[in-house]
Amino acid sequence: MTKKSFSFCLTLLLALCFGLSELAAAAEITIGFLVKQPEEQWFQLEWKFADMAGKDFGFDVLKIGTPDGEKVLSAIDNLGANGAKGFVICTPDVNLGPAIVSRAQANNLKLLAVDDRFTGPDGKDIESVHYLGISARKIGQEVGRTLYEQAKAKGWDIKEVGFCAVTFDELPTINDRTEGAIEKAVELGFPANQVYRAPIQGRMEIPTALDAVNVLLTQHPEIKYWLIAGGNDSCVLGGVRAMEGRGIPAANAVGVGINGTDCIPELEKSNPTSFYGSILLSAREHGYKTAEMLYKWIKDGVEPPLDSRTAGTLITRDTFRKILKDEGITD
Ligand code: FCA
Repeated sequence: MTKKSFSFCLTLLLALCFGLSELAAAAEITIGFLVKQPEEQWFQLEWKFADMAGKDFGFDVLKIGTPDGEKVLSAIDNLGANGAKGFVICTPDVNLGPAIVSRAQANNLKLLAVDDRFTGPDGKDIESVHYLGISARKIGQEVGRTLYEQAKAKGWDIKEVGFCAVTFDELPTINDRTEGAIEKAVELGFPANQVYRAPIQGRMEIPTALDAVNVLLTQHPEIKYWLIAGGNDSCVLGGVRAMEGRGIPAANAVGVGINGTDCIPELEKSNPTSFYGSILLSAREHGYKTAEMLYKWIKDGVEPPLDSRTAGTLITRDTFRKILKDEGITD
């Protein structure tokens, strides 16, 4: 063997060994992905995309549904005990933030908050915790604009229209969305004194939203047409169902959701309901990107940005099939 080919073989051997050990090390990393409402399609999709990142980069993702504080804290301890190196979390309650931070530290786990940002004891965002969420106010404004434009397009007399905002103020990202929707509709000319808030009691789900809107409809039987905004698809779907229950014709109401992932069966219905469309958020960014950022932080020490925000796109009955397919949400 010549000197040249010997050194080539040596380089090849080293590269192989290095490559293999890299792979072995990668497979050893496990992260957790904790979500507050695993039954929601949005969170199922975050998990799906986090798994995809795991496959692409070679790490494991433990997917854990954590609907309350107790489950969150025990999941963190379990992750620590099982050798995980970090976790992504959408907390069931933003006020658990400080407890989650200290439990993560005790278990030596890196932490990234997704969707719902932690709130500190002073009621302010905990800005030291890395976070990826949506541009909530801007996305809410898109809802407000779409609703107002729909009322105009339908030729409704604005005096006869009520704006129903299904609210959930304990969660800042949701409050920003509904207030953004109201703000934009009013800015475009919708009368502020025809805006009505229907606060949800309990968790944000279709039945709780339905109850909240039922209360509002009892108080305002005089209103002929309705615009419906809410923090996510479930909130708006609850409003749509409440209106139907009262015998309000589908043509007399317009609802626009947020997420775009929890309204697919609604948009697929052959008879259009008053659910007009939704602002589709990027479940891929929220699932894949967060998992990837956490992994690179653990493996290479690349710290993620403290605050990343994602945008949204309007989907309607006419456009949702293609857009959801392009986004990898549906096949
Ligand atoms: C919150 C909502 C979810 C989704 C997410 C981006 O967590 O509860 O439905 O909208 O923000």
